[in-house]
Amino acid sequence: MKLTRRAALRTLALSTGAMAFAHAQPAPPATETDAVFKLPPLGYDLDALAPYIDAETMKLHHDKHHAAYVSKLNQAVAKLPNKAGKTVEELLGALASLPVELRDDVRNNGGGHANHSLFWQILKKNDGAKPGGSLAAALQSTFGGYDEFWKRFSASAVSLFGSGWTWLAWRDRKLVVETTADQDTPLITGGVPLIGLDLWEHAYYLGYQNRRVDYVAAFEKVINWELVGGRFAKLAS
Ligand code: MN3
Repeated sequence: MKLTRRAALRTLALSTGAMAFAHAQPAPPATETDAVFKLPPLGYDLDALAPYIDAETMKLHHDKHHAAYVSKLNQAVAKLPNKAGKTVEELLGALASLPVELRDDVRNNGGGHANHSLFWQILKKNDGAKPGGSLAAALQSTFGGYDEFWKRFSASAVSLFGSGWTWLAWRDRKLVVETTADQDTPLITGGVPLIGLDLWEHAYYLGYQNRRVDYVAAFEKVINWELVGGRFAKLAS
């Protein structure tokens, strides 16, 4: 019997007591040897964003919701005829090239994976810090300043009907505020998301119930502008 390297490593991990950490891993997809996408770690404690986003919301959101997108994306990608080496961003940027019967699965679950991976990265309590450097200058020239940008961003987020995301994105070498439905992302249409706010109820209902406006206000306190500004500087250079 041929044992794959992955299966061998997994057997080794299980036999050496690594199971204690199994709760942090996504459920194994149906076709494990084709599992090319992995649930990224949060990179900080579940309560790191409290009181703005509570630990229970973070745990469910990351360990259950995001993990499910990863698992379903792996199931879809396993059926692609030519799946080697594509990043999720590349898949989302070329949906029209995929077999039509797999397109929605990759769009929804690939979008879910890409969107949440970005979301975890841009979250950090910021103590009221605002963008600096070239991002501050671009917000000034595009929107008339940070406050005007934030008014537009939060109004878009509050008024989005149903489930989706509001974005600050880089498109055609301009900053834009956009919203998308479901798990769609600016990547699908050639934009690059800089910040994204998850407006599905699973992102805020435990902490804020129906008060989306309060959740949007809380999000402003947990945007890691240092990280976002660094990414912007590279994109815009
Ligand atoms: Mn979500």
